[in-house]
Amino acid sequence: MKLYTHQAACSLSPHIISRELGLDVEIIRVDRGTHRTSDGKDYLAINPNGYVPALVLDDGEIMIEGTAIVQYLASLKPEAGMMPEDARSRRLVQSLLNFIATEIHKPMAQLMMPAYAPVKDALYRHVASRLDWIATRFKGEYLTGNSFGVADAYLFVCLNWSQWNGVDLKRWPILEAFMKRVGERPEVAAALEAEGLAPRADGVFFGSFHDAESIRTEAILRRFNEVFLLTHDPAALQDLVAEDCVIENTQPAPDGSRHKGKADCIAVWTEIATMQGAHFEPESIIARGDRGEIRWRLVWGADHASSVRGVNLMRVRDGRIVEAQGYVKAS
Ligand SMILES: N[C@@H](CCC(=O)N[C@@H](CS)C(=O)NCC(=O)O)C(=O)O
Repeated sequence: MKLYTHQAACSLSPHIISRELGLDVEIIRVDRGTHRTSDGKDYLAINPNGYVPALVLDDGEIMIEGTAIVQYLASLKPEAGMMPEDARSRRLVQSLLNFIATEIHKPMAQLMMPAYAPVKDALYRHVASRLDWIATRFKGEYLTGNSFGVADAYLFVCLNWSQWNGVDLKRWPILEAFMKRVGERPEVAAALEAEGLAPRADGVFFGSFHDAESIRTEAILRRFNEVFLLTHDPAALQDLVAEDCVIENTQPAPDGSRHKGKADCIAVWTEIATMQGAHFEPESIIARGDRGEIRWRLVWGADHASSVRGVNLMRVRDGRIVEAQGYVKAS
């Protein structure tokens, strides 16, 4: 069988299921722009709708629609329990699959599409209410108990888009814990790796950019972040900050203060790393090429209002930080 996929798209769900089941499924990449496939075909001849996933069976039959594909895959090895066998539990999983497809997958994807920008707020509210509901559905480690199944794989894939569409998964600790748990499953990790996706620093999300420069940049940013999150020891900054580093701080408005040169930058960061009565919580680190972003929350009290989210946009050269621009959510 051949499964047609895009990196990190909903096709990752049948990809995960085929690995969990140990099925002989060849993963074929589809170029989003040209619709050419990595086995040299015109994907529109396979699925004229243009979207993934499509599963081509050994006899040439073409299946589309992710929720149908995962149920078919699970039926090939019922003993693996990816789809429960008793009728009541099957109905529950079918209902969950449809819920994820229509109530989570679609609006989560629309949040990433410029065409939906004018209705973004309404989409956020919609997604949040659906995540509120799904967060109450866990019957153990997974949606239907303590065994991983097709609905879990699909939910995992859709929630992974939160890192790109601005949905703050921190609002649902149960969903974050679920992401980590699923991402640690060996076959899920293998599917992610096969799609070029690696765990982010938080272990909750999985992203691309596996090229050597991005990995190097991410490593520098992680070390930098540890100074603020864990060690609070500014000595580590000596190795991480370039002589010509420039900070553009989060405040004052409109542009933030500018600090030039290694000594000044380290002085600013030392003050932040060693401040009393407040601490940083990590959100994510994403690096691409020589640039990266560090998302964080600064917390100074017990209630949610005593915190603010922010992001640092960073640039790295020769293993050292040369640029840092801070932005925060402000009233
Ligand atoms: N109804 C389809 C929708 C699949 C879908 O939305 N696929 C997205 C990726 S998650 C896609 O390929 N989008 C590209 C396109 O529509 O051209 C299903 O549930 O399988």
